[in-house]
Amino acid sequence: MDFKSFLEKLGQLLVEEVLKQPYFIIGLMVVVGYIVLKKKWYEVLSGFIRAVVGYMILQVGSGGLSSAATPFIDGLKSLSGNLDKVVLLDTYTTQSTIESLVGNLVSSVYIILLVAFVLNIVLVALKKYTKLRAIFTTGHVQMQQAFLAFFLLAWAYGIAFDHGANGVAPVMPELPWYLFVACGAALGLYWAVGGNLTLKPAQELTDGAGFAVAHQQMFSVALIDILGTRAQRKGKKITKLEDLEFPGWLNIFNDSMVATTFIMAVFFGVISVIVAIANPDYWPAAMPVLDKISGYQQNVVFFVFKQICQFAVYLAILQLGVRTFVTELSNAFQGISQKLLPGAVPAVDCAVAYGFGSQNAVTLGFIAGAVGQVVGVAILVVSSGLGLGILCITMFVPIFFDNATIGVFANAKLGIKGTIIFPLINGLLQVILSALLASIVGLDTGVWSANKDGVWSQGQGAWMAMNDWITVWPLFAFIVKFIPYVGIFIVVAILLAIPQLQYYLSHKKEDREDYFLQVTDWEAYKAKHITPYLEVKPEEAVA
Ligand code: ASC
Repeated sequence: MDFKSFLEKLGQLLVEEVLKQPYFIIGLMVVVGYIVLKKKWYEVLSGFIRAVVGYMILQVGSGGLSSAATPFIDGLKSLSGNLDKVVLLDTYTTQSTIESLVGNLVSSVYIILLVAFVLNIVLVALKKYTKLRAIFTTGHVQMQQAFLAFFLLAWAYGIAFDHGANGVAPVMPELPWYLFVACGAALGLYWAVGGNLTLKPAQELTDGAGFAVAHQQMFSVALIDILGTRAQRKGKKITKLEDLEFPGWLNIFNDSMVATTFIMAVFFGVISVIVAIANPDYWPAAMPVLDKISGYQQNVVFFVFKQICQFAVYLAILQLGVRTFVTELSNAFQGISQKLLPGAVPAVDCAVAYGFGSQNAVTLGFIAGAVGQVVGVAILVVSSGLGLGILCITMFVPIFFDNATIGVFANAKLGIKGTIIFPLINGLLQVILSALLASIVGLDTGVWSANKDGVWSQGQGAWMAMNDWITVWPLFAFIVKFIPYVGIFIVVAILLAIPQLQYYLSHKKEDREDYFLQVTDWEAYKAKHITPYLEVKPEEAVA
Protein backbone atom coordinates (compact mmCIF):
# COMPACT_ATOMS: atom_id res chain seq x y z
CA MET A 1 0.00 0.00 0.00
CA ASP A 2 1.51 3.38 -0.95
CA PHE A 3 1.37 6.40 1.32
CA LYS A 4 -1.49 8.08 -0.56
CA SER A 5 -3.82 5.12 -0.36
CA PHE A 6 -2.83 4.64 3.29
CA LEU A 7 -3.92 8.23 3.99
CA GLU A 8 -7.14 7.71 2.05
CA LYS A 9 -7.94 4.58 4.05
CA LEU A 10 -7.15 6.40 7.28
CA GLY A 11 -9.40 9.31 6.30
CA GLN A 12 -12.21 6.93 5.47
CA LEU A 13 -11.78 5.15 8.80
CA LEU A 14 -11.96 8.47 10.62
CA VAL A 15 -15.12 9.52 8.79
CA GLU A 16 -16.98 6.21 8.88
CA GLU A 17 -16.03 4.99 12.36
CA VAL A 18 -15.70 8.23 14.31
CA LEU A 19 -17.22 11.31 12.69
CA LYS A 20 -20.40 9.60 11.50
CA GLN A 21 -20.95 7.90 14.87
CA PRO A 22 -22.26 10.28 17.50
CA TYR A 23 -21.76 7.68 20.24
CA PHE A 24 -18.04 7.82 19.66
CA ILE A 25 -17.89 11.61 19.76
CA ILE A 26 -20.00 11.66 22.93
CA GLY A 27 -17.85 8.90 24.48
CA LEU A 28 -14.67 10.82 23.69
CA MET A 29 -16.11 14.00 25.19
CA VAL A 30 -16.85 12.10 28.40
CA VAL A 31 -13.29 10.75 28.50
CA VAL A 32 -11.76 14.19 27.93
CA GLY A 33 -14.11 15.80 30.46
CA TYR A 34 -13.37 13.24 33.17
CA ILE A 35 -9.62 13.41 32.57
CA VAL A 36 -9.75 17.19 32.94
CA LEU A 37 -11.74 16.71 36.15
CA LYS A 38 -8.91 14.39 37.32
CA LYS A 39 -11.20 11.41 37.82
CA LYS A 40 -9.67 8.00 38.54
CA TRP A 41 -8.90 5.83 35.50
CA TYR A 42 -11.70 3.38 36.24
CA GLU A 43 -14.22 6.22 36.56
CA VAL A 44 -13.14 7.49 33.14
CA LEU A 45 -13.54 3.99 31.74
CA SER A 46 -16.96 3.45 33.27
CA GLY A 47 -18.10 6.92 32.11
CA PHE A 48 -16.98 6.12 28.57
CA ILE A 49 -18.83 2.80 28.57
CA ARG A 50 -22.04 4.28 30.00
CA ALA A 51 -21.96 7.13 27.49
CA VAL A 52 -21.35 4.86 24.49
CA VAL A 53 -23.80 2.15 25.55
CA GLY A 54 -26.40 4.73 26.61
CA TYR A 55 -26.16 6.45 23.24
CA MET A 56 -26.46 3.11 21.45
CA ILE A 57 -29.59 2.34 23.46
CA LEU A 58 -31.00 5.69 22.33
CA GLN A 59 -30.21 4.69 18.74
CA VAL A 60 -31.98 1.35 19.18
CA GLY A 61 -35.00 3.34 20.36
CA SER A 62 -35.02 5.85 17.51
CA GLY A 63 -34.18 3.22 14.88
CA GLY A 64 -36.90 0.93 16.25
CA LEU A 65 -39.50 3.68 15.99
CA SER A 66 -38.66 4.03 12.30
CA SER A 67 -38.81 0.31 11.64
CA ALA A 68 -42.12 -0.03 13.49
CA ALA A 69 -43.61 2.52 11.09
CA THR A 70 -42.04 1.13 7.91
CA PRO A 71 -44.76 -1.37 6.89
CA PHE A 72 -47.45 1.32 7.19
CA ILE A 73 -45.43 3.91 5.26
CA ASP A 74 -44.57 1.36 2.56
CA GLY A 75 -48.28 0.59 2.34
CA LEU A 76 -49.07 4.27 1.75
CA LYS A 77 -46.25 4.45 -0.81
CA SER A 78 -47.77 1.54 -2.71
CA LEU A 79 -50.84 3.73 -3.29
CA SER A 80 -48.95 6.48 -5.11
CA GLY A 81 -49.51 4.80 -8.47
CA ASN A 82 -47.52 6.05 -11.40
CA LEU A 83 -47.38 9.74 -10.75
CA ASP A 84 -44.83 11.57 -12.82
CA LYS A 85 -42.39 12.60 -10.16
CA VAL A 86 -42.16 11.27 -6.68
CA VAL A 87 -40.14 13.23 -4.13
CA LEU A 88 -39.25 11.17 -1.09
CA LEU A 89 -39.16 13.20 2.10
CA ASP A 90 -36.27 11.62 3.93
CA THR A 91 -32.89 12.64 5.27
CA TYR A 92 -30.97 9.49 4.30
CA THR A 93 -32.44 9.28 0.78
CA THR A 94 -31.60 12.93 0.18
CA GLN A 95 -28.03 12.31 1.23
CA SER A 96 -27.63 9.25 -0.99
CA THR A 97 -29.28 10.97 -3.98
CA ILE A 98 -26.82 13.86 -3.69
CA GLU A 99 -23.93 11.45 -3.13
CA SER A 100 -24.69 9.83 -6.47
CA LEU A 101 -24.97 13.27 -8.14
CA VAL A 102 -21.62 14.53 -6.87
CA GLY A 103 -19.91 11.25 -7.74
CA ASN A 104 -16.21 11.30 -6.95
CA LEU A 105 -16.54 14.49 -4.90
CA VAL A 106 -17.93 12.66 -1.90
CA SER A 107 -14.61 12.89 -0.08
CA SER A 108 -14.51 16.68 -0.64
CA VAL A 109 -17.80 16.94 1.18
CA TYR A 110 -16.23 15.02 4.07
CA ILE A 111 -13.47 17.61 4.18
CA ILE A 112 -16.04 20.41 4.26
CA LEU A 113 -17.65 18.62 7.18
CA LEU A 114 -14.37 18.43 9.09
CA VAL A 115 -13.55 22.09 8.46
CA ALA A 116 -17.04 23.14 9.54
CA PHE A 117 -16.75 21.07 12.72
CA VAL A 118 -13.45 22.74 13.61
CA LEU A 119 -14.97 26.15 12.82
CA ASN A 120 -17.80 25.38 15.26
CA ILE A 121 -15.24 24.73 18.02
CA VAL A 122 -13.23 27.85 17.18
CA LEU A 123 -16.39 29.99 17.24
CA VAL A 124 -17.21 28.67 20.71
CA ALA A 125 -13.62 29.21 21.88
CA LEU A 126 -14.09 32.86 20.84
CA LYS A 127 -17.29 32.99 22.87
CA LYS A 128 -16.41 36.35 24.38
CA TYR A 129 -16.85 37.93 20.94
CA THR A 130 -19.11 35.48 19.11
CA LYS A 131 -21.51 34.78 22.04
CA LEU A 132 -21.69 31.19 20.77
CA ARG A 133 -21.78 28.39 23.34
CA ALA A 134 -22.78 25.06 21.73
CA ILE A 135 -20.82 22.30 20.00
CA PHE A 136 -22.78 20.22 17.50
CA THR A 137 -22.22 16.48 18.04
CA THR A 138 -24.81 14.64 15.93
CA GLY A 139 -22.47 13.18 13.28
CA HIS A 140 -24.95 11.35 11.05
CA VAL A 141 -27.09 14.50 10.82
CA GLN A 142 -24.01 16.66 10.10
CA MET A 143 -23.19 14.37 7.21
CA GLN A 144 -26.68 14.70 5.71
CA GLN A 145 -26.59 18.45 6.17
CA ALA A 146 -23.16 18.78 4.56
CA PHE A 147 -24.47 17.12 1.39
CA LEU A 148 -27.65 19.17 1.10
CA ALA A 149 -25.85 22.43 1.95
CA PHE A 150 -23.27 21.64 -0.72
CA PHE A 151 -25.97 20.93 -3.28
CA LEU A 152 -28.00 24.04 -2.39
CA LEU A 153 -25.05 26.41 -2.54
CA ALA A 154 -23.83 24.85 -5.81
CA TRP A 155 -27.29 25.58 -7.21
CA ALA A 156 -27.05 29.14 -5.88
CA TYR A 157 -23.74 29.56 -7.74
CA GLY A 158 -25.41 28.46 -10.95
CA ILE A 159 -23.97 24.93 -11.04
CA ALA A 160 -26.40 22.32 -12.32
CA PHE A 161 -25.58 18.71 -11.60
CA ASP A 162 -26.11 16.39 -14.53
CA HIS A 163 -28.64 13.61 -13.86
CA GLY A 164 -27.58 11.50 -16.87
CA ALA A 165 -30.09 9.95 -19.26
CA ASN A 166 -31.24 6.52 -20.35
CA GLY A 167 -27.98 4.72 -21.12
CA VAL A 168 -25.85 7.79 -20.36
CA ALA A 169 -24.05 8.23 -17.03
CA PRO A 170 -24.04 11.72 -15.48
CA VAL A 171 -21.03 13.96 -16.15
CA MET A 172 -19.56 15.96 -13.27
CA PRO A 173 -19.55 19.75 -13.73
CA GLU A 174 -16.52 21.88 -12.88
CA LEU A 175 -16.75 23.18 -9.34
CA PRO A 176 -15.16 26.46 -8.26
CA TRP A 177 -13.05 26.65 -5.09
CA TYR A 178 -15.27 29.30 -3.50
CA LEU A 179 -18.16 26.82 -3.35
CA PHE A 180 -16.17 24.71 -0.88
CA VAL A 181 -15.17 27.70 1.23
CA ALA A 182 -18.71 29.11 1.28
CA CYS A 183 -20.14 25.74 2.23
CA GLY A 184 -17.68 25.13 5.10
CA ALA A 185 -18.23 28.62 6.50
CA ALA A 186 -22.02 28.52 6.28
CA LEU A 187 -22.26 25.03 7.78
CA GLY A 188 -19.88 25.64 10.69
CA LEU A 189 -21.74 28.84 11.53
CA TYR A 190 -25.13 27.17 11.20
CA TRP A 191 -24.12 24.42 13.64
CA ALA A 192 -22.77 26.87 16.19
CA VAL A 193 -25.66 29.33 15.83
CA GLY A 194 -28.43 26.73 15.66
CA GLY A 195 -27.21 24.85 18.71
CA ASN A 196 -26.81 28.10 20.59
CA LEU A 197 -30.38 29.11 19.74
CA THR A 198 -31.73 25.96 21.39
CA LEU A 199 -29.64 26.26 24.53
CA LYS A 200 -32.05 28.20 26.71
CA PRO A 201 -35.17 26.26 25.60
CA ALA A 202 -33.31 22.97 26.23
CA GLN A 203 -32.15 24.15 29.66
CA GLU A 204 -35.74 25.09 30.49
CA LEU A 205 -37.11 21.78 29.25
CA THR A 206 -34.55 19.70 31.14
CA ASP A 207 -34.21 21.98 34.16
CA GLY A 208 -30.54 22.55 33.56
CA ALA A 209 -29.24 19.20 32.24
CA GLY A 210 -26.57 21.20 30.43
CA PHE A 211 -27.05 20.56 26.74
CA ALA A 212 -28.48 22.11 23.60
CA VAL A 213 -30.09 20.50 20.56
CA ALA A 214 -28.04 19.55 17.49
CA HIS A 215 -30.58 18.65 14.86
CA GLN A 216 -32.64 19.96 11.96
CA GLN A 217 -35.34 22.20 13.44
CA MET A 218 -33.25 24.43 15.67
CA PHE A 219 -34.64 27.72 14.37
CA SER A 220 -38.24 26.66 15.00
CA VAL A 221 -37.34 25.61 18.56
CA ALA A 222 -35.96 29.13 19.06
CA LEU A 223 -39.08 30.72 17.55
CA ILE A 224 -41.31 28.70 19.90
CA ASP A 225 -39.14 29.80 22.82
CA ILE A 226 -39.45 33.48 21.87
CA LEU A 227 -43.23 33.27 21.51
CA GLY A 228 -43.56 31.20 24.69
CA THR A 229 -41.41 33.54 26.74
CA ARG A 230 -43.46 36.50 25.53
CA ALA A 231 -46.70 34.74 26.47
CA GLN A 232 -45.23 33.87 29.87
CA ARG A 233 -44.22 37.48 30.54
CA LYS A 234 -47.68 38.70 29.62
CA GLY A 235 -49.05 36.32 32.23
CA LYS A 236 -50.99 34.21 29.72
CA LYS A 237 -52.32 31.02 31.24
CA ILE A 238 -51.00 27.99 29.46
CA THR A 239 -52.16 24.44 29.97
CA LYS A 240 -49.56 21.79 29.32
CA LEU A 241 -50.33 18.19 28.51
CA GLU A 242 -49.05 17.10 31.91
CA ASP A 243 -51.52 19.50 33.61
CA LEU A 244 -54.50 17.71 32.13
CA GLU A 245 -56.66 15.85 34.59
CA PHE A 246 -58.60 13.28 32.64
CA PRO A 247 -61.94 12.44 34.26
CA GLY A 248 -63.20 8.89 34.89
CA TRP A 249 -61.97 6.13 32.62
CA LEU A 250 -60.04 8.67 30.53
CA ASN A 251 -57.42 8.89 33.25
CA ILE A 252 -55.80 5.79 31.71
CA PHE A 253 -54.31 8.35 29.28
CA ASN A 254 -52.22 9.87 32.05
CA ASP A 255 -49.96 6.92 31.44
CA SER A 256 -47.94 7.72 28.33
CA MET A 257 -47.47 4.06 27.41
CA VAL A 258 -51.24 3.65 27.25
CA ALA A 259 -51.79 6.99 25.51
CA THR A 260 -49.09 6.32 22.89
CA THR A 261 -50.35 2.86 22.09
CA PHE A 262 -53.97 3.96 21.91
CA ILE A 263 -53.30 6.95 19.64
CA MET A 264 -50.92 5.03 17.39
CA ALA A 265 -53.51 2.25 17.14
CA VAL A 266 -56.14 4.69 15.90
CA PHE A 267 -53.73 6.39 13.49
CA PHE A 268 -51.98 3.37 12.00
CA GLY A 269 -55.17 1.30 12.26
CA VAL A 270 -56.90 3.72 9.88
CA ILE A 271 -53.90 3.67 7.53
CA SER A 272 -53.88 -0.14 7.56
CA VAL A 273 -57.55 -0.29 6.60
CA ILE A 274 -57.14 2.31 3.83
CA VAL A 275 -54.18 0.41 2.38
CA ALA A 276 -56.05 -2.90 2.62
CA ILE A 277 -59.01 -1.49 0.68
CA ALA A 278 -57.06 0.46 -1.94
CA ASN A 279 -54.36 -2.15 -2.55
CA PRO A 280 -55.61 -5.60 -1.43
CA ASP A 281 -52.35 -7.26 -2.50
CA TYR A 282 -50.17 -5.20 -0.16
CA TRP A 283 -50.72 -6.76 3.26
CA PRO A 284 -50.62 -10.43 2.22
CA ALA A 285 -47.28 -9.81 0.47
CA ALA A 286 -45.87 -7.89 3.44
CA MET A 287 -46.58 -10.52 6.10
CA PRO A 288 -43.54 -12.27 7.55
CA VAL A 289 -43.33 -16.07 7.45
CA LEU A 290 -43.49 -17.30 11.06
CA ASP A 291 -43.01 -20.98 10.43
CA LYS A 292 -40.59 -21.91 7.67
CA ILE A 293 -41.62 -25.55 7.51
CA SER A 294 -45.34 -25.06 7.00
CA GLY A 295 -44.85 -21.63 5.40
CA TYR A 296 -47.30 -20.04 7.86
CA GLN A 297 -47.50 -16.28 7.29
CA GLN A 298 -48.46 -13.97 10.12
CA ASN A 299 -52.06 -12.88 10.32
CA VAL A 300 -52.46 -9.18 9.41
CA VAL A 301 -54.43 -8.22 12.51
CA PHE A 302 -51.84 -9.70 14.87
CA PHE A 303 -49.01 -8.21 12.83
CA VAL A 304 -50.51 -4.72 12.96
CA PHE A 305 -51.21 -5.08 16.69
CA LYS A 306 -47.59 -6.00 17.34
CA GLN A 307 -46.16 -3.18 15.23
CA ILE A 308 -48.36 -0.63 16.98
CA CYS A 309 -47.35 -1.76 20.48
CA GLN A 310 -43.72 -1.37 19.46
CA PHE A 311 -43.95 2.42 19.40
CA ALA A 312 -44.37 2.52 23.16
CA VAL A 313 -41.66 -0.15 23.51
CA TYR A 314 -39.09 1.86 21.56
CA LEU A 315 -40.03 5.13 23.25
CA ALA A 316 -39.33 3.46 26.59
CA ILE A 317 -35.98 2.16 25.31
CA LEU A 318 -35.12 5.60 23.99
CA GLN A 319 -35.74 7.13 27.40
CA LEU A 320 -33.54 4.57 29.11
CA GLY A 321 -30.72 5.44 26.69
CA VAL A 322 -31.16 9.16 27.33
CA ARG A 323 -31.08 8.69 31.09
CA THR A 324 -27.92 6.59 30.85
CA PHE A 325 -25.74 8.82 28.74
CA VAL A 326 -27.01 12.28 29.64
CA THR A 327 -25.91 11.95 33.27
CA GLU A 328 -22.37 11.05 32.20
CA LEU A 329 -22.24 13.74 29.54
CA SER A 330 -23.53 16.47 31.87
CA ASN A 331 -21.01 15.56 34.57
CA ALA A 332 -18.06 15.16 32.23
CA PHE A 333 -18.77 18.26 30.22
CA GLN A 334 -18.34 20.33 33.35
CA GLY A 335 -14.65 19.54 32.99
CA ILE A 336 -14.61 20.71 29.40
CA SER A 337 -16.65 23.81 30.09
CA GLN A 338 -14.56 24.79 33.13
CA LYS A 339 -11.11 24.24 31.68
CA LEU A 340 -10.95 23.63 27.93
CA LEU A 341 -13.84 25.54 26.38
CA PRO A 342 -15.14 27.78 29.16
CA GLY A 343 -18.91 28.09 29.25
CA ALA A 344 -19.56 25.62 26.41
CA VAL A 345 -22.29 22.97 26.19
CA PRO A 346 -22.63 19.93 23.92
CA ALA A 347 -25.54 20.02 21.49
CA VAL A 348 -27.10 16.55 21.08
CA ASP A 349 -29.69 14.64 19.02
CA CYS A 350 -33.29 15.86 19.28
CA ALA A 351 -34.40 12.46 20.60
CA VAL A 352 -32.71 13.34 23.89
CA ALA A 353 -35.48 15.88 24.48
CA TYR A 354 -38.02 13.02 24.52
CA GLY A 355 -36.44 11.82 27.76
CA PHE A 356 -37.62 15.06 29.38
CA GLY A 357 -40.84 17.04 29.10
CA SER A 358 -44.11 15.31 28.40
CA GLN A 359 -44.10 11.90 26.71
CA ASN A 360 -47.54 12.58 25.36
CA ALA A 361 -46.21 15.69 23.60
CA VAL A 362 -44.01 13.39 21.50
CA THR A 363 -47.06 11.48 20.31
CA LEU A 364 -49.34 14.48 19.91
CA GLY A 365 -46.68 16.46 18.00
CA PHE A 366 -46.22 13.55 15.64
CA ILE A 367 -49.97 13.10 15.07
CA ALA A 368 -50.55 16.84 14.48
CA GLY A 369 -47.63 16.89 12.01
CA ALA A 370 -49.06 13.84 10.25
CA VAL A 371 -52.44 15.52 9.89
CA GLY A 372 -50.68 18.59 8.40
CA GLN A 373 -48.89 16.32 5.95
CA VAL A 374 -52.13 14.61 4.93
CA VAL A 375 -53.61 18.04 4.13
CA GLY A 376 -50.44 18.88 2.16
CA VAL A 377 -50.64 15.67 0.14
CA ALA A 378 -54.34 16.31 -0.54
CA ILE A 379 -53.41 19.76 -1.90
CA LEU A 380 -50.76 18.17 -4.14
CA VAL A 381 -53.23 15.58 -5.41
CA VAL A 382 -55.96 18.07 -6.36
CA SER A 383 -53.51 20.59 -7.87
CA SER A 384 -51.60 17.89 -9.77
CA GLY A 385 -48.59 18.55 -7.63
CA LEU A 386 -48.89 22.38 -7.69
CA GLY A 387 -48.88 22.08 -11.47
CA LEU A 388 -45.44 20.47 -11.31
CA GLY A 389 -46.64 16.86 -11.38
CA ILE A 390 -44.94 16.17 -8.05
CA LEU A 391 -46.15 13.91 -5.30
CA CYS A 392 -44.32 13.96 -1.97
CA ILE A 393 -44.14 10.75 0.00
CA THR A 394 -42.93 10.98 3.54
CA MET A 395 -40.63 8.59 5.31
CA PHE A 396 -40.56 8.32 9.08
CA VAL A 397 -37.71 10.69 10.02
CA PRO A 398 -39.30 14.00 8.92
CA ILE A 399 -42.84 13.14 9.92
CA PHE A 400 -41.85 11.87 13.36
CA PHE A 401 -38.60 13.39 14.60
CA ASP A 402 -39.22 16.90 13.25
CA ASN A 403 -42.78 17.18 14.51
CA ALA A 404 -42.30 15.35 17.81
CA THR A 405 -39.38 17.65 18.67
CA ILE A 406 -41.38 20.75 17.81
CA GLY A 407 -44.26 19.27 19.83
CA VAL A 408 -42.15 18.69 22.96
CA PHE A 409 -40.74 22.23 22.98
CA ALA A 410 -44.12 23.77 22.09
CA ASN A 411 -45.84 21.94 24.96
CA ALA A 412 -43.20 23.15 27.42
CA LYS A 413 -43.60 26.81 26.46
CA LEU A 414 -47.01 27.22 24.88
CA GLY A 415 -49.01 24.30 26.18
CA ILE A 416 -51.38 21.95 24.40
CA LYS A 417 -52.49 24.48 21.78
CA GLY A 418 -48.89 24.99 20.73
CA THR A 419 -48.31 21.24 20.65
CA ILE A 420 -51.06 20.95 18.07
CA ILE A 421 -50.68 24.15 16.04
CA PHE A 422 -46.91 24.22 15.40
CA PRO A 423 -46.49 20.63 14.18
CA LEU A 424 -49.72 20.94 12.16
CA ILE A 425 -48.36 23.95 10.25
CA ASN A 426 -44.96 22.29 9.99
CA GLY A 427 -46.46 19.09 8.52
CA LEU A 428 -48.26 21.10 5.83
CA LEU A 429 -45.13 23.10 4.99
CA GLN A 430 -43.01 19.94 4.94
CA VAL A 431 -45.03 18.64 1.99
CA ILE A 432 -45.75 21.82 0.05
CA LEU A 433 -42.36 23.52 0.42
CA SER A 434 -40.44 20.31 -0.24
CA ALA A 435 -42.29 19.86 -3.55
CA LEU A 436 -41.48 23.44 -4.55
CA LEU A 437 -37.87 23.41 -3.39
CA ALA A 438 -37.01 20.04 -4.90
CA SER A 439 -38.41 21.28 -8.19
CA ILE A 440 -36.61 24.67 -8.07
CA VAL A 441 -33.15 23.28 -7.35
CA GLY A 442 -33.46 20.15 -9.51
CA LEU A 443 -33.80 17.46 -6.89
CA ASP A 444 -37.29 16.36 -7.99
CA THR A 445 -35.78 13.48 -9.93
CA GLY A 446 -32.85 11.25 -9.09
CA VAL A 447 -29.87 10.03 -11.08
CA TRP A 448 -29.84 7.62 -14.03
CA SER A 449 -27.88 4.48 -13.31
CA ALA A 450 -27.62 0.91 -14.52
CA ASN A 451 -28.25 -2.08 -12.28
CA LYS A 452 -26.06 -5.18 -12.34
CA ASP A 453 -27.99 -6.56 -15.31
CA GLY A 454 -27.28 -3.39 -17.28
CA VAL A 455 -30.87 -2.11 -17.10
CA TRP A 456 -31.04 1.68 -16.74
CA SER A 457 -33.50 3.50 -14.53
CA GLN A 458 -33.84 6.90 -12.90
CA GLY A 459 -33.96 7.28 -9.13
CA GLN A 460 -36.69 9.24 -7.37
CA GLY A 461 -36.38 12.82 -6.18
CA ALA A 462 -35.72 13.54 -2.53
CA TRP A 463 -35.79 16.39 -0.05
CA MET A 464 -34.79 16.67 3.58
CA ALA A 465 -38.17 17.90 4.80
CA MET A 466 -36.91 18.98 8.21
CA ASN A 467 -37.87 22.49 9.32
CA ASP A 468 -34.48 24.20 8.91
CA TRP A 469 -34.18 22.74 5.41
CA ILE A 470 -37.51 24.07 4.20
CA THR A 471 -37.03 27.50 5.77
CA VAL A 472 -33.64 28.97 6.71
CA TRP A 473 -31.36 27.01 4.36
CA PRO A 474 -33.42 27.69 1.21
CA LEU A 475 -33.43 31.34 2.30
CA PHE A 476 -29.62 31.33 2.53
CA ALA A 477 -29.44 29.76 -0.94
CA PHE A 478 -31.78 32.38 -2.39
CA ILE A 479 -29.69 35.18 -0.88
CA VAL A 480 -26.54 33.72 -2.42
CA LYS A 481 -28.25 33.25 -5.77
CA PHE A 482 -30.02 36.58 -6.11
CA ILE A 483 -27.40 38.85 -4.57
CA PRO A 484 -24.35 37.97 -6.64
CA TYR A 485 -20.84 38.07 -5.11
CA VAL A 486 -21.84 39.49 -1.73
CA GLY A 487 -24.69 37.02 -1.06
CA ILE A 488 -22.58 34.59 0.93
CA PHE A 489 -21.17 37.43 3.03
CA ILE A 490 -24.70 38.52 3.86
CA VAL A 491 -25.53 34.96 4.98
CA VAL A 492 -22.41 34.86 7.16
CA ALA A 493 -23.27 38.29 8.59
CA ILE A 494 -26.83 37.19 9.39
CA LEU A 495 -25.56 34.07 11.16
CA LEU A 496 -22.97 36.03 13.12
CA ALA A 497 -25.58 38.63 14.09
CA ILE A 498 -28.07 36.13 15.57
CA PRO A 499 -26.12 35.34 18.79
CA GLN A 500 -25.33 39.06 19.19
CA LEU A 501 -29.07 39.80 19.05
CA GLN A 502 -29.68 37.04 21.60
CA TYR A 503 -27.04 38.55 23.86
CA TYR A 504 -28.07 42.19 23.56
CA LEU A 505 -31.84 41.81 23.34
CA SER A 506 -32.72 39.04 25.77
CA HIS A 507 -31.80 40.84 28.98
CA LYS A 508 -31.74 44.40 30.28
CA LYS A 509 -28.39 46.17 30.14
CA GLU A 510 -27.48 45.54 33.75
CA ASP A 511 -28.26 41.81 33.41
CA ARG A 512 -26.55 41.27 30.11
CA GLU A 513 -23.89 38.89 31.40
CA ASP A 514 -26.67 36.61 32.73
CA TYR A 515 -26.76 35.24 29.18
CA PHE A 516 -23.72 33.16 30.15
CA LEU A 517 -25.34 32.18 33.45
CA GLN A 518 -27.68 29.96 31.41
CA VAL A 519 -24.71 27.59 31.18
CA THR A 520 -22.65 28.28 34.25
CA ASP A 521 -25.38 28.44 36.91
CA TRP A 522 -28.81 27.44 35.69
CA GLU A 523 -30.43 27.55 39.15
CA ALA A 524 -29.36 31.17 39.60
CA TYR A 525 -30.54 32.06 36.10
CA LYS A 526 -33.87 30.39 36.63
CA ALA A 527 -34.47 32.06 39.98
CA LYS A 528 -33.87 35.47 38.46
CA HIS A 529 -35.33 35.24 34.95
CA ILE A 530 -37.86 32.43 34.82
CA THR A 531 -39.48 31.56 38.15
CA PRO A 532 -40.72 35.13 38.87
CA TYR A 533 -42.76 34.99 35.66
CA LEU A 534 -44.31 31.59 36.18
CA GLU A 535 -47.98 31.57 37.01
CA VAL A 536 -47.64 28.99 39.75
CA LYS A 537 -44.29 29.32 41.45
CA PRO A 538 -42.69 26.02 42.41
CA GLU A 539 -42.67 26.91 46.14
CA GLU A 540 -46.42 27.65 46.08
CA ALA A 541 -47.07 24.36 44.31
CA VAL A 542 -45.31 22.51 47.12
CA ALA A 543 -47.23 24.41 49.80
C1 ASC B 1 -32.66 12.63 11.56
C2 ASC B 1 -32.02 11.47 11.10
C3 ASC B 1 -32.24 10.49 11.99
C4 ASC B 1 -33.08 10.98 13.07
C5 ASC B 1 -32.44 10.84 14.41
C6 ASC B 1 -33.40 11.14 15.52
O1 ASC B 1 -32.67 13.70 11.00
O2 ASC B 1 -31.35 11.36 9.99
O3 ASC B 1 -31.83 9.25 11.94
O4 ASC B 1 -33.30 12.35 12.75
O5 ASC B 1 -31.32 11.68 14.51
O6 ASC B 1 -32.97 10.58 16.70
